Amino acid sequence: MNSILKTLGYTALISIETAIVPKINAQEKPNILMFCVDDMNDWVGFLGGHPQTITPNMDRLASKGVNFTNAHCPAPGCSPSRNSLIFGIEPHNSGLYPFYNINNIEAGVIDSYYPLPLLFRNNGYYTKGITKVWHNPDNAYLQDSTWDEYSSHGDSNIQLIKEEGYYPDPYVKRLVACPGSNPLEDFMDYKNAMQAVDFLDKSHEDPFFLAIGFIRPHTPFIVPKENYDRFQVPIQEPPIKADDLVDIPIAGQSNAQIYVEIPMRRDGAWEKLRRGYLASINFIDDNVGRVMDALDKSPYADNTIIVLWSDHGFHLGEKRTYSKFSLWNEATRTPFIIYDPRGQNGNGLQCDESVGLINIYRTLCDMTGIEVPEYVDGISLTPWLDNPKLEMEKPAMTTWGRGNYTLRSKEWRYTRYFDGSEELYSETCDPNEWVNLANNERFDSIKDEFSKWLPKTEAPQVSSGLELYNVADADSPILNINSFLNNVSKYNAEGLQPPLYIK
Ligand SMILES: [Ca+2]
Ligand SMILES: [Ca+2]
Repeated sequence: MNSILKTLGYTALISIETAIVPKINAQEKPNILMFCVDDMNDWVGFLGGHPQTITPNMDRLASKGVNFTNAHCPAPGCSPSRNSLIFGIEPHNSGLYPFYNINNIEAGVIDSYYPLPLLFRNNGYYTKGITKVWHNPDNAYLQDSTWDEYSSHGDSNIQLIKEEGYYPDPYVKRLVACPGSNPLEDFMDYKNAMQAVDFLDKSHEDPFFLAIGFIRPHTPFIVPKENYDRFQVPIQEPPIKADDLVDIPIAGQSNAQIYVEIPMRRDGAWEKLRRGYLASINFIDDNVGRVMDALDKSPYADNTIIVLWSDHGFHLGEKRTYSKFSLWNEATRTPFIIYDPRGQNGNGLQCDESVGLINIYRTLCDMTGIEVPEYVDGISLTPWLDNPKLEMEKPAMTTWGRGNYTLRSKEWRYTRYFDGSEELYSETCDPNEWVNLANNERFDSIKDEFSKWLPKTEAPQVSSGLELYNVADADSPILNINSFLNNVSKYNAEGLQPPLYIK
């Protein structure tokens, strides 16, 4: 009898507790801490993209949360990727395909969209933005209404130790990879991290949405000396096939940004640039660690959802390119972690299904009970936070210019360019995407399957506010291809071997 009473009493106690606990939780919405990293590919420990990478802090975050190992950006360029992510709309639905100065877009064109942090602010969140959340950091679009606090930080007079790194002559900013002798306090990403640390040290009554944009590993690779010194030559070269471009249609080849390669090939500087890239990622990892340590010590640790993403990846010589702006794995695949300390069954596991970063908008709304504006694309990933093995039916899509789309499933990549030309790769047999199977009729049924996921309609390109425009697409089919062919000629003039191409 006693044991029955105990059981009954215990059950009663539990039911009272469970009745109370959710109410308290409902009042305390979880905070959001979002790390927005610039140009970081899979050269991080938790994705295994380079054997020499050193990222203990991000690895720790990945091991606590759900590590999405097959995540892909909406577009392989800062501006279109971030516009898509922050507004929650695919480029083919917004018309924001290339780069924009968003301040100069005509009134009315994008006003119906709801920037994610603004939506949170209007739902009772205190919002703090740091540096490059949008493209660019100095972007003033809706800044006052989006952020309760916003600050942007740059480097302070960094003294480069040129002899230890690479400093091309003539000067090309994108090719600089040098340690700086300044104290940490002078480096912008340290400043970005410390802004977040200060924020987390303060007392906040309302739930907060804290977004930190780190600029490295975007070029130039200028980092504190201590980070540079952690990497010693030789730096392992990534797998590169010399004539990789030969089976790729010209629209795709022209995405290989070979013009930047010339000075570094002449100088044999690939290793120094790869070292600079690894050191830049390592510096960001230190800064992620600084913020996570501050969060762990704060009262918010148990109620703050952490999201980490990069706007796209980066090529370090693969497919003959040193840039992003392509529809291959190096550019489309990014680190992506969601950690919910309130407990998700998927915490500590990895999700290998192909997912798009476009889904961040709906996922964060779903996790916080915020109603999603009707126009928003994507799906909520909360089922995958619960069960990362759940099959994902829809492939992740990356858009680069109107008419150019690539679809990634777990096993395949299918790409269709504006002129109808195609690429198809078996990711299981050919993870480096070296052998284009698109012209092999054995795989026609695979292509047909993927074709049904291509956009049925395309918004016209937004014409005001255009900035950088460096893609061959339905709106500018020739310019970038001609520029690619000109650069092939420049290779010949320099006595360097040009990438092969099909006329
Ligand atoms: Ca970027
Ligand atoms: Ca190839």
